Amino acid sequence: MKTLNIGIIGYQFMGKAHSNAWLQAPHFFDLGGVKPVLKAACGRSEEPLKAFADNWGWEEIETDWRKLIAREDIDVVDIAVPQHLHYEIAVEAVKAGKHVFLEKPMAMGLEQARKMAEAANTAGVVHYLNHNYRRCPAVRLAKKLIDDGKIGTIYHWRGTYLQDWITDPNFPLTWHLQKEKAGSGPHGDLNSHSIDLARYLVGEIDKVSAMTTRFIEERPLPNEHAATFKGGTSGTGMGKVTVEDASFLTVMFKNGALGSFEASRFATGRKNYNYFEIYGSNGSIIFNLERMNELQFFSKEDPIDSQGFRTILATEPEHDYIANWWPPGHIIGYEHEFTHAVVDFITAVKNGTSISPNFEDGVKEMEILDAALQSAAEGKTITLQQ
Ligand code: SOE
Repeated sequence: MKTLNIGIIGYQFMGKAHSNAWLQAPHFFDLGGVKPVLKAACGRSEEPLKAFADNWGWEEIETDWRKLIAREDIDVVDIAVPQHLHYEIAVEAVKAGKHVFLEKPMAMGLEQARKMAEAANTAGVVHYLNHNYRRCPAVRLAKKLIDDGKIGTIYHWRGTYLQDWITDPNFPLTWHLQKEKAGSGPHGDLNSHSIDLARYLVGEIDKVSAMTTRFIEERPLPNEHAATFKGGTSGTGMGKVTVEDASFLTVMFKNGALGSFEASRFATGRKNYNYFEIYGSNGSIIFNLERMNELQFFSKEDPIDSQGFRTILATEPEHDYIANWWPPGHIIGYEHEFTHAVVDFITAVKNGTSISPNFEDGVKEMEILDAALQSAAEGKTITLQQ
């Protein structure tokens, strides 16, 4: 049994989701003789970090990410911290010869992303950008239907990623709402997922036009417990919101399809509504993460008197990853996608192959995200260079 020692940096929401995935993977999937070891967890505050490490079984803790990366006994660096820290940590990690499992969005902008990809390719390590939704079985079914020509030529992509966790003006000014920490608001946080799915399912994007807006200009300063989806004010005053609250894009794909993307944290009633529609010459597909085991499929190959959007429950052993979990209909959840990502990452490390999406995908994604913000600022359509 070959061990793969993991060092994780970050112990909040994504640290939890990733820890669970590293633990579950060997229980449910054959990893070809490789065993991931939760070697060390890294974070700034020792007390909550120690509690996190004890809860999830991380063997040791580090409070300096540079020390973690310098350790000879760490093979993989799992980066689960906010995106303003991604560039420095990822470049140092790949330079130290570590494989990197990086949370989205990749970086604070295109220039950082390009340097990260160059450093990772030079180092010859496995580099993965965790857009977990690509590893949802129903999304993999969508990819199969498209690749098998079941919906024909694609005319439209319509993606919406809607949440509502900051509609309350009293939700505090967490890092997600500060440009210097987040880079952007739901645009980078949520459109990044939709753009990755659109690139995976439809193809590359050629032109982008965007508008953004902000609904609430100032918020109460946070206390130490405030986090993603989790409020908590310090009572020490107000701070300015410096990112957008909503972002709408229209894009022209290189293959001629026309697309739209909507990202907002003010869509009251939508909790994690990562939703897309794909319309083709021979059929259509609709996916909704809030019903993530299902895929809506319309086919013109069906007899005309029984054509209609049918709901496919993607929980058969023939659907990607499902055979390793439960019998048909015993559905899976959000966290299973992270386990699928860990399984495929470990396979890539074991076989010396690449995994998608990786840092190269991240560069393309950051170019689109940056071009959209440029379009919104300048009020014009931007043609992408790549
Ligand atoms: C918050 O918007 C968030 O946690 C995102 O950062 C994740 O990428 C998304 O999958 C769920 O919502």
